Amino acid sequence: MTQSDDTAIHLSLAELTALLARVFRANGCSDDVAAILAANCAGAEAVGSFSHGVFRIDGYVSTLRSGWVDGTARPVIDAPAPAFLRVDAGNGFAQPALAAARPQFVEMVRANGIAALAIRHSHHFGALWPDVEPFAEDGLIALSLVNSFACVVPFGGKKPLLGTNPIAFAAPVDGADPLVFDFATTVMAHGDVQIAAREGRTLPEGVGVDADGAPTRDPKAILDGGALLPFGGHKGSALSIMIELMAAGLTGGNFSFEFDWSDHPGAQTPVTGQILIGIDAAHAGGESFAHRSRNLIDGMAASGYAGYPGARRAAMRREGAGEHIPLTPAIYEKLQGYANQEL
Ligand code: NDP
Ligand code: PYC
Repeated sequence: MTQSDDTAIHLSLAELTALLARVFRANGCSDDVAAILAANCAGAEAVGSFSHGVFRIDGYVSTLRSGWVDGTARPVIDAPAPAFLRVDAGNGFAQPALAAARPQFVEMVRANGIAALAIRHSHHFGALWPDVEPFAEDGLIALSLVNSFACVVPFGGKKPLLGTNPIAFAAPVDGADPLVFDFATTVMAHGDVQIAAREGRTLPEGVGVDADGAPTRDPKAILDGGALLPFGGHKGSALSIMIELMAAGLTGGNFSFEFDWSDHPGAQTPVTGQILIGIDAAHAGGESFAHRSRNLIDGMAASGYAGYPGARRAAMRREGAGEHIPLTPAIYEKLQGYANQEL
C-alpha cells in the first residue's frame, strides 16, 4: 500500500482483493464466496470497470445485512441431459454457483462440442466479463446472459419491466488476447447512472425517462421513480426480452419484475438467473476457429480499427493496472470499517 502526493491510497490487486474478501466475510459470506466476489470486484476496479468495482461494495454490504441474500449458500448441481447442466444457487450469489459447476461444465462442452449452464435463484451484481473470459483463455467460446431488476421500459411500453440485462461474449484469438465484450442492453448501466447522480452530472439525451415517462437528462429523476431505456430502440429491447427468456424463463429463475425485495430494506442484488453457453470449436471441423477470429481482427485493423473488445483491458493488465489501484482515503477508510465491523 502506498499514498501519493494527491492523497490517493494505492493498493495492489492482491491487497484490494484481500481487503474486499475481509469485507465480504465480515458481512456474512463464507470464505470461498468472499474470495470469489472480492476477486470479481477488485478485478473490475483494476481495469476501469468502475460501475461494478469498489462502487458496488455499499450495495453488497447493505444487501447482506438486510438478509435478502445468503452469503453462505451451497449451490446444488444436476445434469438433466448430457449437454445441459443446472445449478440452484440457493439464494446465493451467481459467481460461486458458476465456480462450483465450472469443471463439470467444461467437461460437457469438450465432450459434446456445445453445452448450456443454467443457474437459477442467483444474485448477480457484478461485471459479466469475468464469467466468460476464462473460457476463451481455455480455448472455448462462451456467451452469457443475466437478467436483473425491473428498471427498464421495453420499447413501446410505459412502465419498467426489464432489467439492464447484460450480455457477455468471449472467444479465443490466435496469438492475441481473447475477444471479450460485455455490456448492459440499456443505453447506460444502472450503476453508471448512480455514479452520475452522485457526481451531480447531467446525462446525454436518450438514457431514460422520469416518473411521468417524460425524457430526462437528470440521473436522479431516472433513479427516483423513472426508468432506463434499452439501447437501439426496438433492437436493444428485443435483445433484453431474449435475455429475460434465456436467463430466467429457461433456467427457472425470476424475471426481473418477479421478485419483491420490499421486506428487505437495503436489498440491491436482484435474485434472478443466468445462462452460459459454451462451445468447443474443435468439433466444428475446418480451419481453427481461433485462426478465423485472428483473420477477422486483422481485417478490422486493416479497415482502420486497431483495437477490439477486450484488448484494452488485457493491455491494461499487461501494463500493470493491477499494481497501483487508487482509492480515495474516504473510501479506503469505509472499506476498513466494513471489514472490521462484524454483523
Ligand atoms: P460499456 O458501455 O462500458 O461497454 C463495455 C464493453 O464495450 C466492453 O466489452 C468494452 O471493451 C467495449 N467497449 C467500450 N468502449 C469501447 C470502444 N470505444 N471501442 C470498442 N469497444 C468498446 O458497458 P456497460 O456500461 O453497458 O456495462 C458495464 C458493466 O456493467 C458490464 O461489465 C456489465 O456486465 C455490468 N452490468 C451488470 C449487470 C448485472 O446484472 N450484473 C447489469 C448491467 C450491467 P473493453 O473492456 O476492452 O474496453
Ligand atoms: O449496473 O445496471 C447495472 C446493474 C444491475 C445489476 C447489477 N448491475
